[in-house]
Amino acid sequence: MSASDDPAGGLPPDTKLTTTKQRWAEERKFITGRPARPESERLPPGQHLVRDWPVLDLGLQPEVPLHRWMLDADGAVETRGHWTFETFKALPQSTVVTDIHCVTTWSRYDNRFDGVLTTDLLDAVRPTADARHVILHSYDGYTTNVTLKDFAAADALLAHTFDGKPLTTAHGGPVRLIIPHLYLWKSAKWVSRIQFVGDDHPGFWEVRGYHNRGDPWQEQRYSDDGGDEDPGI
Ligand SMILES: Nc1nc2c(c(=O)[nH]1)N[C@H]1C(S)=C(S)[C@@H](COP(=O)(O)O)O[C@H]1N2
Ligand SMILES: [Mo]
Repeated sequence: MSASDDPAGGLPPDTKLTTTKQRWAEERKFITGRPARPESERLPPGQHLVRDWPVLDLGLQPEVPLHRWMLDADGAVETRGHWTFETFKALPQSTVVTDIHCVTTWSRYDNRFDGVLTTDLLDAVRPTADARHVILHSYDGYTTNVTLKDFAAADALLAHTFDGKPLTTAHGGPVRLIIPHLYLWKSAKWVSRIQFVGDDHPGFWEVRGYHNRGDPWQEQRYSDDGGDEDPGI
């Protein structure tokens, strides 16, 4: 399978938010140019704290009933993964409490997610030596790319529960990715397929002016923000 024949199908049409965010990338809006603050500081440069949890998407929130939900993991792996919600819940389960940072400048502290750690999923599929990048595909047609190293972060998980309750559709339920150390656009909502590849394939926002890696501490908002692009690879 290629990145293009995703079972989720095509993308929804552009919304005002999608167009605005594309323009922000062109204008380099929100860039402070400030160096990352000391380790002791919790809020990355240019971010502000919110208490509610904003919803950002492409203007379409796919309703995937639990009995029809499926997740695939394929590509450069020893064993392909295919899970129903029931078999996914039979994988090892973990809880992560973490801060999240959106490139539109809001951050939210102490979010509690339950789900499957990406390291436990990796144990199940065992990426081959060729696997360098991971492409996330979603039920709304969204894609995003991360390095295998970023995907495999110790606190990254495929979450089905937030604050003790099933993750809502608006926030990506039944299951979304959470990669706490990268801007939240890397955390695919409504994830349908996890594809392991050798060569990188920039996703929806990455081809629309957003940084390929998206480290909030290096303020990697837009394509040309530099910093450490591909750590450890
Ligand atoms: N499938 C999918 N995942 C997605 C998106 C999307 O449009 N579709 N938007 C991304 C962006 S830009 C952000 S900021 C976060 C928002 O997550 P939230 O709505 O739960 O805050 O989801 C990310 N994951
Ligand atoms: Mo975003």
